[in-house]
Amino acid sequence: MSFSQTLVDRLAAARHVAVLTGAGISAESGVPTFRDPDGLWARFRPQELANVEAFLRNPVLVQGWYAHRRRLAQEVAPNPGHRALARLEELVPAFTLVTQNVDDLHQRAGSRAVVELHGNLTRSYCIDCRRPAADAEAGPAHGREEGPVRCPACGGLIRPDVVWFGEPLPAEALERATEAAATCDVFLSIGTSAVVYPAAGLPLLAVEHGAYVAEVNVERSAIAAHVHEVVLGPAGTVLPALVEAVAARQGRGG
Ligand code: BV8
Ligand code: ZN
Repeated sequence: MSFSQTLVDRLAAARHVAVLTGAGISAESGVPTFRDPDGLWARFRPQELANVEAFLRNPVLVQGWYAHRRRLAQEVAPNPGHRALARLEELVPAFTLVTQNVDDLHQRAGSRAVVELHGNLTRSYCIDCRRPAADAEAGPAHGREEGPVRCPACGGLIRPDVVWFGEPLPAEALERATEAAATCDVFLSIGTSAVVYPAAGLPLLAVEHGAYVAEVNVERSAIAAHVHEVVLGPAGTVLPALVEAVAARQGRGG
């Protein structure tokens, strides 16, 4: 397998393991990534949809795009990569899973303390009164004529509870993620191109603080040169084998 014995030993003995995931961990569930050729944004450019100006200019398009992605996320299932991380959480004393993904698949795979850096598609709210919008209200059905979905209480536009470009990340989530990167023994960066900040800064912070940092990706990411180990392979194959090896190293195989 393409990971080192060092990585297995460090994970098996770790007091605290931190993980950052990106769209790549959900790719094998059938959720398109952002920047791969067939990625979500292949048809759209990020500045077209994932920012508040685009939303205010064309709320029906942006609400429709998120409604489509919400439906997609509900139709797919967690893959062995998601499940391997849920198992790793049980093998180490302290575990922090930080995700850039908004698809809810880590939670559905059984991961407990998931830190959502960029929000979550399953939640929507009114931009004026901030009232949470029930799912049904959240996005226009196909071919809806009467324009954007609005808040039944005040008429404000309903938006997804995700972080758009130019928007600050949820303070509490960013604090927990930064604390984990600064105090963990091992940091895994999985399935992310590591071009979006401040998320991509987390593995670099972990390197600075002396953690052993490895990335799992099908190609080298923007931070590959800065981490201790690059494991090339699909997360759905690499992670189950890695976690199995860690369990065996801890004498809990099987
Ligand atoms: C902020 C939510 C400030 C919505 C998203 C210039 C330089 C540096 C930074 C900036 C800059 N100009 C602007 C910025 C800041 C900007 C940024 O970083 N821009 C980048 C693009 C240059 N960041 C922001 O705007 C952030 N906010 O900085 O606010 C601020 C502070 C205070 C007050 C006001 C403002 C907000 C960023 C969050 C944006 N929201 N998503 C939505 O989902 O629609 S970002 C979006 O990209 C997703 O969250 C996604 O997770 C994230 C990162 O993408 P990846 O997950 O890495 O996915 P990608 O497709 O790129 O890569 C997939 C990887 O998986 C690939 O490497 C592939 O090889 C690999 N892979 C594929 N298959 C597999 C696999 N790996 C393993 N197994 C497989 N099977
Ligand atoms: Zn409202």
